[in-house]
Amino acid sequence: MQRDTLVFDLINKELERQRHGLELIASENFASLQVIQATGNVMMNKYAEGYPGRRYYGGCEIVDQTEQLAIDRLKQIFNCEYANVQPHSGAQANAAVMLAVLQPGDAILGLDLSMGGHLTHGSGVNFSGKLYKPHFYAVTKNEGLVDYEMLETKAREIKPKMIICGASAYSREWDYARIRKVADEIGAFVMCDMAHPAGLIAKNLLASPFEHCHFVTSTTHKTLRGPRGGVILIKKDSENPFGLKDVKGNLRMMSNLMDMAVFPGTQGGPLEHEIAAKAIAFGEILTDEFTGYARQIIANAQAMAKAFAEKDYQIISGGTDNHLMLIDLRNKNISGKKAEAVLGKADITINKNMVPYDDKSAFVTSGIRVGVPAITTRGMNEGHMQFVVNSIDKVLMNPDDENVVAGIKKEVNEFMEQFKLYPELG
Ligand code: DSN
Repeated sequence: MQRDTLVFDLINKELERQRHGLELIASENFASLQVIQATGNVMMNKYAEGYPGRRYYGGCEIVDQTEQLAIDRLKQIFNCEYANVQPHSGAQANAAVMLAVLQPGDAILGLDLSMGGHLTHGSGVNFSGKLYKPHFYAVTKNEGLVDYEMLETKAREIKPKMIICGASAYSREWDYARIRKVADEIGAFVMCDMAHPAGLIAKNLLASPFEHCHFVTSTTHKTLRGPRGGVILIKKDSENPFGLKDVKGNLRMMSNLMDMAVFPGTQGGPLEHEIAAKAIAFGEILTDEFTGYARQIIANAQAMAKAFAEKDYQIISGGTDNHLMLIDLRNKNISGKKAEAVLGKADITINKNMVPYDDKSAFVTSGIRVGVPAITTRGMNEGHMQFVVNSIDKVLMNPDDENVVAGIKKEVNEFMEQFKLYPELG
């Protein structure tokens, strides 16, 4: 077969883009070369519907071992009794949890998308808002912190079957115990989607959701720095507080219900090559090196937030406890959309983001979301954050001056030279 140079040239261009740019999208990261290499391996050819030791296909002896390794390592990282490593994404993981324990039409309560929540937490354009009856809590207008009183009031009024915590654009700690307390009062499950801060939770740098949430889901490619994918975790497998049964009416352990909800409930054959890459990434997370990485993420985010604040940027909630921050640009007279576009011209990648109580649409937005996991992987420390913030500031203060923007692009490209990315790839 002739090599498809058209596609491989594009892959190489993407490598160069990643090398030369400042990657500040909070949900992105640079997986290690061994993780990337494992995503393109011959296990991709294998069908393995089912789970290790109980498959619907022959020839699964080897993929059983990589999948079991991924499960065991993930359980070790988070000290959990149950892990499912098959979800193809975080959205698939959330879909499986909901399928496992909800009935169509059941009420759910999550953080509003426009307040930092996620599509799969009940948005009307997503399965979660179409199959279930979504209700939302917000963040407070003044502080930008989760409004737990609103959450509790709505929970008592609506009596949802599930309360969802976790977010895509929220920079502060969660009070999982408080959410569980009201959930117990009304007989609801609690699901935490820890996709964003999972790598920090893995190293005990943020509060753990596991004691208080019946289910915890995550992606594997954000702060966990693995391949693209999802996972589901349960701290105590025996916990089946509402006597849930399977389709045949048998009382089931939560792990059984969850396994069935992933396959055959929402997915077919697992992506065993991705699962092999997950196993490698989980092995990396178990090292002391990753502990240092996670600590550096928090140090960098705090240094960055301080540098932004010194330039009078309005950070929602006034700062960050994790790897990201949400910035309201209204006092800078530039929309999130324009900021994203003009920063892109300077090879600085961020995403426009609605801020709480935004007066602009999701396509325009008043804010941007900025995160440090990827630049921390590149090797940056607190001392480098001033350059990053200065570069962003110069662009946003001169968005229509092509010379300024081009000058910053040149500076960014030169700056990034010192942080080698995949040098083995030539
Ligand atoms: N799209 C992801 C993010 O950027 O946060 C969430 O799934």
